[in-house]
Amino acid sequence: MDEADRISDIWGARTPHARDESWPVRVDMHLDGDVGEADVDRWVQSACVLCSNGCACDIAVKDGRMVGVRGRAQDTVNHGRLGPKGLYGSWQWSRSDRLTRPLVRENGELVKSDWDTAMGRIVERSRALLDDVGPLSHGFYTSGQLFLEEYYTLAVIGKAGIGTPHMDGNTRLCTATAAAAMKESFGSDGQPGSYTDIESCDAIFLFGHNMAETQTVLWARVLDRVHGADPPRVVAVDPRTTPVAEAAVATGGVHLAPMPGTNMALMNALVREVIHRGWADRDYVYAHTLGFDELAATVEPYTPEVAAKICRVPASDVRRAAEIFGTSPRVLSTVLQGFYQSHQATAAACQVNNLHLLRGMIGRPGCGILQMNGQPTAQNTRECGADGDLPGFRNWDDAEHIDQLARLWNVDPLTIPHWAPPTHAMQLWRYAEQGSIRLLWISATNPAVSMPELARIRAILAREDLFVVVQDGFLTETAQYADVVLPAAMWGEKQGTFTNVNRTVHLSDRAVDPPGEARSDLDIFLDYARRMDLRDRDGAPLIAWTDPEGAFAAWRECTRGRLCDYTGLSYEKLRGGSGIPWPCNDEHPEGTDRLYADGVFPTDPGVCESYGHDLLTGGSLDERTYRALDVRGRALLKGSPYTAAPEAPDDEYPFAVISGRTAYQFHTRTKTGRSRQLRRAAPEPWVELSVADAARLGVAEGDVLCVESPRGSVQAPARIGRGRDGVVFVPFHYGYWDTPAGRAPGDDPHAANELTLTEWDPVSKQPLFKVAAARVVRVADGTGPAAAPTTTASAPARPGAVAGTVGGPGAATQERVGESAPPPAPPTPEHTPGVPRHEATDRS
Ligand SMILES: Nc1nc2c(c(=O)[nH]1)N[C@H]1C(S)=C(S)[C@@H](COP(=O)(O)OP(=O)(O)OC[C@H]3O[C@@H](n4cnc5c(=O)[nH]c(N)nc54)[C@H](O)[C@@H]3O)O[C@H]1N2
Ligand SMILES: Nc1nc2c(c(=O)[nH]1)N[C@H]1C(S)=C(S)[C@@H](COP(=O)(O)OP(=O)(O)OC[C@H]3O[C@@H](n4cnc5c(=O)[nH]c(N)nc54)[C@H](O)[C@@H]3O)O[C@H]1N2
Ligand code: SF4
Ligand SMILES: [Mo]
Repeated sequence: MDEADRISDIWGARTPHARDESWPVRVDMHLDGDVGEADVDRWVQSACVLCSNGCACDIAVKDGRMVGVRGRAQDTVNHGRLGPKGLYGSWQWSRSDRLTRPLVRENGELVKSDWDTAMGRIVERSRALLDDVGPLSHGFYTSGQLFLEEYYTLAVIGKAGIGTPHMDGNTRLCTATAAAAMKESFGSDGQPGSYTDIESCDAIFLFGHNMAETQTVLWARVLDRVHGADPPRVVAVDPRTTPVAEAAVATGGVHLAPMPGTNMALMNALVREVIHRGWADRDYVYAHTLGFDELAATVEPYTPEVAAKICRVPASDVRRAAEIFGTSPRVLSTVLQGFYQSHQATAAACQVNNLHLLRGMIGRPGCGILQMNGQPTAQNTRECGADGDLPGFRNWDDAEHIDQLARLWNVDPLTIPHWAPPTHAMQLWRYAEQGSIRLLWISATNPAVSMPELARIRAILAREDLFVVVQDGFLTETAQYADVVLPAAMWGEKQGTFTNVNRTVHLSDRAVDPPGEARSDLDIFLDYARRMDLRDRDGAPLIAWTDPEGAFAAWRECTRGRLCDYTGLSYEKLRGGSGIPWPCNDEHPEGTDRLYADGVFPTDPGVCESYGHDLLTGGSLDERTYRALDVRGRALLKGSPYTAAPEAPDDEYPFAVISGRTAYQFHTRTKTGRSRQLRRAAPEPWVELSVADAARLGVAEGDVLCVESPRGSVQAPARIGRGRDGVVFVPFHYGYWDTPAGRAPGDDPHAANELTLTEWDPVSKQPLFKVAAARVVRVADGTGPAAAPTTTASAPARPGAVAGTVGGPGAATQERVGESAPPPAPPTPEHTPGVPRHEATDRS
């Protein structure tokens, strides 16, 4: 057993191995203070909810409190490992300043109340609005951080009970583009690839994805290949020098650092090179795809030189990256926010799908596509239809799909809103701004920090005519605007399931009691349904279940025969061993490691989740046009020309400003900000700029800078970092909950979203957090270096210029290499369950 400081050593000890060998087990454990492993009363099965990786863990319980975590050796996702957030951030918040009672607004102030009063106020307002205005007065803005059972219950309440199309998640800000890109290319959401592809790939491409900081355990898995025999080459597409970019250089791959907002030009050039150099698999393309000629014509103008000029990268690097993709036998790709939070998000993400389809690299070991998720349960928001989707990946525009849901829920099909696409979050907030949504129920998200253009969001939340319900474990920046605040039980305090990036479903059991009167989100939603007396067409209660397991059983029925088939899963089956990837049914009782082995995709009308869109304009295809394509289970190769971003640097605002994450904080820090080790590692915001830009502006490390966009400004110390010239980076984690008392929100701004703009991708409707222009002004001398982490992408350009980020004795973590191995991944079926079979398309 070794001890490690997992603040300074983010990825832990290496366990290198060769290609096609399984990833060794290493069990990581961190316990509070002087609690020893033998002192723990109980270990309770769960999985970490501080990112989409979904690392399985057991929660240590002592005297009725959470006191630490230990990775689960037997789980196929993490083989025992946990990262810094999982180790230190997953549980420490539970003892701090939680909401313990409902709050209601009295004479302008939030005051402590009780459940009857708080729910009574919501129900009274809800009924009055339904009577006076109708269902369109109700908006639900939820999360990627609740549990599957909670989303499904909320979806049924909203769609079959209230009948409003205005329901979406913060998943719109997060992985709407992942879903959209998979719908456009493959006909449905559903991750084609698997984590096991890391073990067998020859190259790994990370498109706008700083995996080293944002899925640290998955990156440890990559590092163990990189440090083993026959390592894969890494290609990083990111304007910053992230640890991923460093690995690209170290493995003989390429670091492409495009100017923010230019991904599409680069992708078109990569696709063009693969076609021009004869690296496309003509047979695969012919048999399993549609749209090759149009795609080839669309990318034709994008020579490496053209892309190089737009992206400001060397043309030789574009060629080299294309060559690695075109000549490696097995390529794994991952895509995340550097692509998804940009103006041609879906179009760019689809080009990654296209590269794989062109090379016939899908459904085989080592050839995965991971259109990543970010939040731990975002997959469930999408599949349960608590966002702008329908449950079970059903198509809102397919009358038979609506009928299926109406039969399942025993309601009139007309109750279920389907005359137009479900409302996306950006539009939902717009309706609240315009006054048509008058009740906004916000659960498990903190939009007063995480939405773009915060001054506008604050103004909407503060509207007199908007009744705001906030359901959270803490009194967040958003909660301070609420009319009613509902105290929620959180992870470890309630039971439920959730699904990670590679479709693996985990059960999380209740380890401890929630604080005070806090209730699970499921209980809150069920209580609302009961008090509203929501009924089906026979007068029976609309929601028949009363607990998580009952909700799970109902959900299982909803997925029968669909791609996300859960019918083979149960709480019992998920207990004791590893998480299990869907589809899981009678035919595939152990689940499915990867999809689409036979090259048949869920694109047929009647099966598909969407009839698709024009990637450039977002215009949607109707059923007739789609049927005329005669897709017959083939994937769609869709393209788009590159267009310039809606906001680009100019004389007045000469910098591109981007925002994102550090390894040590999660989002608006309600959990990680309450962890001693993590808070110390990244205590304050900073502004990262390049050496040349700093010199030009006369800025020294730690000087206070003001970054100003047309919408607002942020002040923070300077980190002279390793990014490219002309680009500044601001972490988006820091809101204002810990600003000095007496200050109004926005007075001392340091939230990155003071700067961002209200614009979104035309297909996925995901906002453009990575596209904005700003000027940078030095406002004061610093008092020392910025407190930005030195272990990650924010490392100073001059090594040694700043004291290193360390955790100290309180961060001691045990690592045990080589405990019992997890079960092998379930086999990849010849044919993907839930996708109709097709004879191989032969047009020769
Ligand atoms: N530590 C930590 N981990 C997390 C989270 C967290 O808050 N903290 N959140 C989780 C969630 S919800 C998500 S969505 C994921 C996000 O995970 P990531 O997408 O990896 O994280 P980001 O830092 O938002 O953005 C990734 C990279 O995009 C780059 N980028 C910016 N603009 C562009 C561009 O125009 N083109 C390209 N190619 N790249 C660009 C940035 O330089 C940045 O390094 O992380 C998950 N994991
Ligand atoms: N500028 C900029 N903005 C961004 C991004 C960016 O890269 N740049 N990234 C975007 C992305 S990808 C994301 S995912 C969002 C994240 O943005 P948010 O979702 O707003 O951020 P969180 O801090 O995770 O908020 C989740 C809230 O849910 C609460 N919570 C946790 N568990 C539970 C539970 O079980 N029940 C209830 N009721 N509450 C719970 C937490 O206390 C917290 O207040 O931010 C987006 N905003
Ligand atoms: S990689 Fe993600 S899921 Fe795993 S321990 Fe870290 S934060 Fe948790
Ligand atoms: Mo996210």
